[in-house]
Amino acid sequence: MITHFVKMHFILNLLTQFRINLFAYDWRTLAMEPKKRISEVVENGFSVINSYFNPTLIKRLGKEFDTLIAKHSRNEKSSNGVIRSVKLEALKSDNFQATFDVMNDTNLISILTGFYKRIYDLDIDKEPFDKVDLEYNAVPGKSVNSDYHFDRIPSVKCQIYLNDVGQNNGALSVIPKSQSSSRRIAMEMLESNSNPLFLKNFLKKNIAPTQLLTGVAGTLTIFDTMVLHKGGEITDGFRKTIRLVKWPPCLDKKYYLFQNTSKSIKFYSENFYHPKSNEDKTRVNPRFIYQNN
Ligand SMILES: O=C(O)CCC(=O)C(=O)O
Ligand SMILES: [Fe+2]
Repeated sequence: MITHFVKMHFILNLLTQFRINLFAYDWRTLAMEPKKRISEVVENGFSVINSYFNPTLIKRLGKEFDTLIAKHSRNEKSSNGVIRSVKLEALKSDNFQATFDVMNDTNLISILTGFYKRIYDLDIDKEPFDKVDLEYNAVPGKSVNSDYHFDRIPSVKCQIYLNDVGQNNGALSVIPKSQSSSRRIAMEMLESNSNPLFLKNFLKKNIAPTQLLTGVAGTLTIFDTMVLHKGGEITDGFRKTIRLVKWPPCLDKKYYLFQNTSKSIKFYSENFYHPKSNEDKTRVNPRFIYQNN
């Protein structure tokens, strides 16, 4: 007993002497291993962090998610569920604190800045995410995303499952390391039409290997949207997903430059993720304009 006490005393003394405060240490950052995550996103196109968000936060996020979806489900219903995009200011003014906090998560933001720096030598501001997409999928027999594709407007997305998601309720799948081929091919297409909204971005014939990203509630997937990806089919149950989006500050040719590309991959075009495409296909948000330089 006495020896235990002496040992404890000795350790506490050491900690005070060297000013090591265990409570002040950011254990979440340690568990996140930002450098490793950046390397995974650069090399594989994605990184999965199981249970990054704790159950208490997921519960709060779930409540806000339900409110936001219910509030807007009437006008934004699509055949496979409900998608709602929300900007940061709206979350703040309406007091959606948990969703707001997640958009300001400093670990995630430092991974994004690290990614843009490492891959494009771009210094992006340490700002919160540009927007959050909330997606509720609950229609059996419907795919949450029909085929493998890259996004026409490239970004890095941080996707959080709010419920346990497996093969039967729409888990995301990816084709690891496909991001360099997609970039090369997109770059070639942009030579003939520089408007990214006309890119053929859906894969005609599936290529292997694919990887299914199942996960329990709170699991985070960070992905470069130039990696080929798709949501799965809902055969049973539902899926609640939050996707935080960070666009590159400016879209230029540099964004598509990559080595080691197979030219045999063919793409087709489909109307997914075109901002404003329903109103006017030729209209592009100036933020996304591809610069021909
Ligand atoms: O629904 C999914 O899991 C995929 C969504 C998607 O393609 C995207 O967010 O870019
Ligand atoms: Fe996508």
